[in-house]
Amino acid sequence: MVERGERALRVSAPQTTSVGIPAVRHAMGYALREMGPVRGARTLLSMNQASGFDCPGCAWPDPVATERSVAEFCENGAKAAAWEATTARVDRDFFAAHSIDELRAMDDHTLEHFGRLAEPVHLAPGATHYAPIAWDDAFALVAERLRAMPSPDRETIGIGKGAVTLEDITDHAELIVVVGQNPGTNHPRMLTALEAAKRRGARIVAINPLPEAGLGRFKNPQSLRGLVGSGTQLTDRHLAVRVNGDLALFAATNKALLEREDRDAATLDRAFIETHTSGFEAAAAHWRALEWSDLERLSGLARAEIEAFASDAVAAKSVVVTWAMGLTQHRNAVATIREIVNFLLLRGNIGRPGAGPSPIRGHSNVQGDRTMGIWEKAPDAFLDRLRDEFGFEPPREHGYDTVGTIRALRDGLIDVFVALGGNFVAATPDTAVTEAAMANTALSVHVATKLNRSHLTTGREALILPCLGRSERDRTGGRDQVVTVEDSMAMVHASRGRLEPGSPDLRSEVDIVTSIGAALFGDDLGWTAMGQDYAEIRRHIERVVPGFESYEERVSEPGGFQLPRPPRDSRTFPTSDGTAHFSVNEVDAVEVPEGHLLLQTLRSHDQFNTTVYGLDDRYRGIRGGRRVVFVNRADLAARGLADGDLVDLVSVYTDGERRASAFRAVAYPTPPGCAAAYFPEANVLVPLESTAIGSNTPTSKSVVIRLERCAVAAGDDGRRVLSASA
Ligand SMILES: Nc1nc2c(c(=O)[nH]1)N[C@H]1C(S)=C(S)[C@@H](COP(=O)(O)OP(=O)(O)OC[C@H]3O[C@@H](n4cnc5c(=O)[nH]c(N)nc54)[C@H](O)[C@@H]3O)O[C@H]1N2
Ligand SMILES: Nc1nc2c(c(=O)[nH]1)N[C@H]1C(S)=C(S)[C@@H](COP(=O)(O)OP(=O)(O)OC[C@H]3O[C@@H](n4cnc5c(=O)[nH]c(N)nc54)[C@H](O)[C@@H]3O)O[C@H]1N2
Ligand SMILES: [Mo]
Repeated sequence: MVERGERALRVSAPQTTSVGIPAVRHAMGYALREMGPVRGARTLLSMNQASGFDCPGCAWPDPVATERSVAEFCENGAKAAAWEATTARVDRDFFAAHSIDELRAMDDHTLEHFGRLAEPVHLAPGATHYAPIAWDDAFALVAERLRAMPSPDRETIGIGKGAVTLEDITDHAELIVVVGQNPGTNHPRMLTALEAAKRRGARIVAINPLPEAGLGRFKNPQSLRGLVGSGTQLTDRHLAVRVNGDLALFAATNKALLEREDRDAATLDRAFIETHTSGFEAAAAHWRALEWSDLERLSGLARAEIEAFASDAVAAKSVVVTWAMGLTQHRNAVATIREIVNFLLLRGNIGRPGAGPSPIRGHSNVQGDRTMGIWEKAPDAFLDRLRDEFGFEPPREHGYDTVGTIRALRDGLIDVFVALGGNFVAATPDTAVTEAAMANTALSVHVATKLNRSHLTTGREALILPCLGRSERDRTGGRDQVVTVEDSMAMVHASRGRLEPGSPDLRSEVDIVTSIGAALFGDDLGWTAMGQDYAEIRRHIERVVPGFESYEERVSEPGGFQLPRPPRDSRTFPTSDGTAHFSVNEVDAVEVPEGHLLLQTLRSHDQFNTTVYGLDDRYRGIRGGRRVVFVNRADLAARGLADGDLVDLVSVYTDGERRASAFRAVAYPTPPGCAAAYFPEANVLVPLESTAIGSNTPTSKSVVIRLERCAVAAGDDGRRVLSASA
């Protein structure tokens, strides 16, 4: 794979300040290059406004309409919008000029840079090039292949909800704990909320193996203070936890709280525990039995640091804990999150203002999925209502999650693979296994905006169906259509694109899905009417999904409406007995054999998931390249390696070894025994079989690796080896 545009890689010290003037300049420069001045300005100014479209980037909630700034977007949201609004096009001439093999040799950065997919194309069995196909022929082809399947159950992917509102963070919480999350890069608008919290005196604790710049000093680009001043120091305490050490850390904190209760009976919220919870005694016995020395070893933190954090918790009347992928992509992720819930329950930090758990889910596209029953394990009550509304019996068998899909592809159990966006083969673990598995399917279909690797790693036959992006005006059925989105805090609101579509031949995702439905089943269920007027779909939703009564009226309110969330609003819990349950979680962490490291894979500042905008990671001091591995200086020295040496990353798992070659070692402040590299480059190292217990999420943040001095001479395997300069 040729890494085009990979200039000599340069490394400098990581930054401690985020989002000042340079960030705004970066965003504007980027938008101008991709879109030109008029399209650029129009795009950025309608983003996240009540009358505009929702940012295609992260799902951070919008402030109430009256408190939005003229430019309610972050540097990275601007990049995401510009990436969609680019003026470059991928059309029939492009595909005639480039074979699949030729395109596959290019990296993802180059592929997406070719521009917007402009018309539907088809890869016939045995063909070397994609060729144009009419929309109706494409729908007919998908319907025919789906109909030919031996059982309708051969298919699909799925991904729960926070109990916190934006005001809980900005106005109420006295302590905000940010765990396993890098908001400076991935949720930049969260920094504004953290700054507001800080200015009224809240404390912020960051739990992260890396000292992320976004959690240091924040210069709000939209305030005078931020423009001319030295910014606001956000984090009061940074706990440099060992990768995968969070379960041990929270268990230790709970133990510390319990020990303080023995000395001072006002430490825990006994009234709350008695009235609203069950299982306290068993959990308390478990914490008492834990040994401090084990907890220190597993968390990588000294008892004094953990006690200091416990003091922060005791000093605060209300605590919010937010987390993202740094917690979920581990084998013991479910246990870790339960232990955080225990931590909140001990002091009654659930079900009142300024308190609660706040999982920050990523993609702006995934929030509403579960609400709408898009889940591989859709509950029976939901399926019953669907049956009553539409008059058909929905399949009750569970579908596949991501990892299950790859295994089924590998085993030849999937005939038709349909992806509504995304870059499946690049985003998923075990790249080599996944790519090979894809060839086992008869037809792969991608509904997408830009060309990516998954479109070139096809089934025996393939379709690319190009769709409108969220920034674009949707005139399906001859009227202005509105879609709705749900953010990380369960607010539902309307989103309207404003830009002229990238090509006249694009269709909306709703149109594409309903057209396939009509081609497959005929029009009994009213597919066509739903496709031509999205309000029709919302009328069905009013009757099927609880919480969506009067959907159409409420969503037209500026700012939208809040879905009901039982624990926050009433302190009744959606469990069998209505109480919140303490849980007992065996404390463990991934065992790393002697000489090995625990690798986490993460995002740079210049990417959105598999979309690589550029090769810099400014905040971490990386420029011009992505094949870097961050390692503690002492770990490098122990291996006879120097900062800047080229190394191979070799992952070791029960089923064998996997290798990613030619990474530049960067000495970095991460705890001993830990390492970090960028996804998707590091995905070849993540074993398909290694997933979280209870959620089956790939363990992309705990990969056991060793470092080997790189044996590849410059230019081998086509990759230009990076040269180091300080
Ligand atoms: N610009 C931009 N914005 C995005 C995205 C993007 O790619 N680019 N992606 C979107 C999506 S889909 C998502 S899911 C989110 C992802 O948002 P994040 O979860 O913030 O993304 P990651 O880069 O994976 O960062 C994980 C963070 O967890 C830390 N971490 C890793 N392992 C551990 C651990 O064991 N314990 C603890 N305590 N911390 C750990 C890492 O050091 C890092 O700071 O961002 C969304 N927003
Ligand atoms: N090692 C490792 N692996 C990871 C992660 C990690 O932290 N480490 N993170 C995981 C996470 S949290 C996530 S969310 C996944 C992300 O995985 P994916 O969602 O599969 O990847 P994306 O890069 O977001 O998908 C980009 C593609 O979506 C298409 N697209 C963009 N906009 C639209 C649109 O409006 N409509 C349609 N139909 N298509 C569109 C474009 O064609 C673009 O090429 O990766 C996961 N994989
Ligand atoms: Mo995500």
